[in-house]
Amino acid sequence: HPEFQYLDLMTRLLENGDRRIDRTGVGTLATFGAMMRFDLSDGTFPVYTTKRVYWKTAVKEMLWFLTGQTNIRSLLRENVRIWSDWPLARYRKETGIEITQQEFEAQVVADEEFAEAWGDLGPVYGKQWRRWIDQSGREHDQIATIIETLRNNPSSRRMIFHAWNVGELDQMALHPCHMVYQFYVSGLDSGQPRLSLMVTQRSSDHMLGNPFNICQQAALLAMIAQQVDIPVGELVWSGGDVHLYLNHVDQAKEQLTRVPRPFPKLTLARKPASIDGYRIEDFVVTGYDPYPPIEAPVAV
Ligand code: UFP
Repeated sequence: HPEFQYLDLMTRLLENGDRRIDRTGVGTLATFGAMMRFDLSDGTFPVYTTKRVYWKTAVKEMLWFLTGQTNIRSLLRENVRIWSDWPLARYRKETGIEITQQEFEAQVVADEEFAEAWGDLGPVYGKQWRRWIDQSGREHDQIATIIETLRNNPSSRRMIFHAWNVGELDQMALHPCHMVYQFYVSGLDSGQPRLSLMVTQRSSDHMLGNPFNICQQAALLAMIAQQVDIPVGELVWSGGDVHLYLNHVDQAKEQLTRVPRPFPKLTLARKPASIDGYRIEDFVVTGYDPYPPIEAPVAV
């Protein structure tokens, strides 16, 4: 079962992880350099089954990246709260005001000016993907370029989009983790093309981040494949600093007692006119039968 790639990596972290203090102060067990491959050609949607993964939230985040937006307001309107910690921490630090996460989020949703002042994450993923600004001030829509190249020159070795915009890193709430997306079309010669995606992720929280990242990256691959009329091939995931936070060790051990069940299948309910037309309702996932959720705290 392909989920063992994830679980075996978790075992590797528990047994041989390099123990270190990280930016958040929580501490991790880390390893450097890991690869996982998921064959998605039969419609498999790689949502791990050994705990419930909230794949809709992950896909909603991917749709939000694609809109090019960087404010948590539009995420909160979709009831996605995964990015609130960072603006909230900044708000508390800069104003000294005691506010709960719920109160902060409610104010971002209710008050546009407040959202503009405190809800923006800086030029994170969406900005770089859709509106990377070069030295001359020109905007680059990297997603549009990929789609155009897949249609016109699918054997290109340059089908990449990148979020690591060096000159803007210091303005981002969090540096990009899933950094490089590279596309590849196999089988052009035989007339049976398949579209694959490799994601290079410099930093991966194995308990909380990775389950999310894998299924949202598979969702992106499905959308782009549909847009360019090439069936899906493989998702290849390549991790740099792969780590387990020390306060996730018990949860990891619990998860490792569970035996994976079959992955669900994904179909797209319709074909929107462009990559900008997808909605969460378009993602139809069948056969997801996970073990119960495992709660774990996020390191901010
Ligand atoms: N992280 C992920 N996946 C993501 C994301 C963040 O695993 O999509 F946005 C984790 C990795 C790391 C932390 O634990 O967030 C980022 O911290 P740093 O920038 O110090 O690597």
